[in-house]
Amino acid sequence: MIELYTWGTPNGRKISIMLEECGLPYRVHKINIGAGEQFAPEFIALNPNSKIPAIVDAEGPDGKPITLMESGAILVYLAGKTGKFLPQSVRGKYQALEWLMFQMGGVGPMFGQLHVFLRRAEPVPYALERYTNEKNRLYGVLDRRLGEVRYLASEYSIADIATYPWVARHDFHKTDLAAYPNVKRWFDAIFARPAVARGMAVPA
Ligand SMILES: N[C@@H](CCC(=O)N[C@@H](CS)C(=O)NCC(=O)O)C(=O)O
Repeated sequence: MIELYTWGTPNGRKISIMLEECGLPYRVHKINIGAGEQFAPEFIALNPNSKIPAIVDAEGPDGKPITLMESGAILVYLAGKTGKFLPQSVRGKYQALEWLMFQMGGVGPMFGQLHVFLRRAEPVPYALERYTNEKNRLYGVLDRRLGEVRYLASEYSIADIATYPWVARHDFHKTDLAAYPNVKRWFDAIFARPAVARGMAVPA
């Protein structure tokens, strides 16, 4: 049984989608980040960075428990554990890792900052302009890539699983997917996966 510490945000949902896709049994522990539960000492013992998601796998490497933070590292771990959603070919594997890092270093942090500034009652025009431009630029990169390949690493992988929950917030960050037809085609294909629907509904 894997213990998943999460909340209803894109970084948390990457992991519930992956667990559902892999068919791994897991138990959900809600960490209410709005109420500051990520700063509780019991949670800091799991993630010294005070952010969701984190997991504890009682059956980790060598049959011993492992605790992990950082959604990208957790996805790589679960792919290694199950042999799923990380291409077997060397080229495919590095393409998946490349687009996973693009999500971790670009899409996640930039969309995340835009969400912060969109939520503010008092607008900060410079920040809104900066992160909107960066969000649009990143959508352009995704759209060009997905015009060449069906999924970010050619086959459905942890790179798509990491990116999907952020694109699923497209209404909130004021993006019409019709402007990015390749992203829209990719988004609709992933939306239709039953495991993705289940993972996006976590935590209940
Ligand atoms: N790089 C981290 C980012 C995690 C992250 O930013 N989590 C947010 C929710 S999506 C969080 O816990 N925020 C609480 C806080 O910043 O206090 C990851 O991918 O796991």
